[in-house]
Amino acid sequence: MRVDIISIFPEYFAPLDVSLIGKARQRGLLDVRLHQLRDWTHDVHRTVDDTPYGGGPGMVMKPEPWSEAIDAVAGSAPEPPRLVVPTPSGRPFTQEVALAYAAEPWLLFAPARYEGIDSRVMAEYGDRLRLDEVSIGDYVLAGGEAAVLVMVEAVARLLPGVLGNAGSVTDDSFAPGAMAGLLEGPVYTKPPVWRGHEVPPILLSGNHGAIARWRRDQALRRTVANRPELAARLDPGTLDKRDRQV
Ligand code: 6GU
Repeated sequence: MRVDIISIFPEYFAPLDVSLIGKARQRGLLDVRLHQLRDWTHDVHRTVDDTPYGGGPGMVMKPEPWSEAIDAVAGSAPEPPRLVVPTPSGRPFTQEVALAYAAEPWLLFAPARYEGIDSRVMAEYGDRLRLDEVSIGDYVLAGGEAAVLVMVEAVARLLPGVLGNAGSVTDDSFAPGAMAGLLEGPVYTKPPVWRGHEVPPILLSGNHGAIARWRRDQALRRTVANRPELAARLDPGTLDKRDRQV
């Protein structure tokens, strides 16, 4: 997969050299290209922002550098990238969206600073580049860069060959499948007793049916405790009698 990121802080993306994503890049599974938005300005100050029409606080990112940058990066490619603009007013970025992005050959992220990008840029590219305005949660960041790091990591780990163990994707909280709609429960490793805390004995029993049942109970309890709104949305048809007792 190819990922282009246009930003006034390309250095913000240094973490993409590290760990899982760094390795995926070295192995050629992920091709990340960073671009400095100011390279598409033409004044000595390399200006990318201006005051908002209609007044109000803050600054708005000018349309011209963005359009020149997007045209230069997306070019006249026969299969253009999907354009992702992070904004707190976008639609929620969920695991479902991450899965959809992981199926794309090419993503172009356009993270903004200040109060956002002049809306005419989104009007210009909306249809041509399948624009998506997305938010990573109900809080406000100082800019879209951190949101891009979050999205690239969520997408990259879904690409074929990036994770060593394919099961770790299917067992995730929010993954479709047997545990769909449930948060992941607690996990344990050796030693069996640590500072007086025991690993739940059932996990040492070798009884795989009982372990699966216990894990599902734990997942249900955690979902009810931490995300009651998710628990309320569980399909009653998929709950068995023992689920209901939890
Ligand atoms: Cl995508 N951008 C910014 N600036 N703030 C956010 C966000 C995005 N998602 C949640 N808050």
